[in-house]
Amino acid sequence: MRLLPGFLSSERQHALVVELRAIVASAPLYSPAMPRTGSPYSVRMTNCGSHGWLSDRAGYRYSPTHPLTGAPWPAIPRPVLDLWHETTGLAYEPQACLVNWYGPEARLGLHRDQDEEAREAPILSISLGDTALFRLGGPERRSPTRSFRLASGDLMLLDGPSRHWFHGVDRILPGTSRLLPEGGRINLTLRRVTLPQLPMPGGR
Ligand code: MD3
Ligand code: FE
Repeated sequence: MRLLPGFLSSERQHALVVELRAIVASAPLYSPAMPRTGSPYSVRMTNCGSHGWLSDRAGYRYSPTHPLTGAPWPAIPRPVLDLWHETTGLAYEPQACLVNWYGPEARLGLHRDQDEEAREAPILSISLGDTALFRLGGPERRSPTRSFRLASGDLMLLDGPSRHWFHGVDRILPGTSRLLPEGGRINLTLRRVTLPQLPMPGGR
C-alpha cells in the first residue's frame, strides 16, 4: 500500500470537485441496498466509466448503466485518468470510478474488493472533503487492523498483497475541510474490472 498524503494541491482538488458536480448532475447519487437484506448503505454512491459498481438485493456487480436513470455512466474525467497514470505508471486505463459520498454519519463496514476479474490490477483511492478515519486490516477478517486518517487531497494506492486486504471507513470527522461548502466527504475509487491486454514483446 502506498499512501500519498497531500498529493493534490488545493487547485487540483477544486478542479476535481467541478468535474464531480457535472457527473452527479447526469448520474445522480443514490442509496444502494445491501445484498439479501436490502438495508440501505449510509454512503450514497454513483459512478463514472464504462463499468459502474452496484449493490442491491441481488448482490454486487458491475453495470454499464445507472440503476435509476438507465443511462450509461458519464466518462471518467481526464484529470482523474491523468492521476491514475501518474501514480500507477500503467499504460492501461481504469474502467470503474466509484464515487462514494459520506455525510457526517456515514460509514463503510470492513470488506474486501473482490468483484473484479482484473484481480491483480491496483486500486487508486482519492479523498476529498472531510477527513475519514480509515481502517486497514489484512488478508483475513480476523487479521489485526490499523487506523489512520485520510484527508482531502490524499491518495492511496493499493497494490500487491494489500489489494486484497480488508478495509473500511469507521467514521467521518465533520468540519475538517472547507473544500465542500455543504460538508461531507467524497472518495473516488478507481479500478480495472476486465483483464487488461498484455503488452506484446517488441511492441505494436
Ligand atoms: C484497501 N471505499 O469503495 S477507499 C470501496 O473511502 C471502499 O470510500 C473506501 O472501500 C472509501 O470499496 C476506501 C480506499 C481503498 C480502496 C480499496 C482498497 C482501500 C483499500 C482495497 C484493498 C485494501
Ligand atoms: Fe473497498
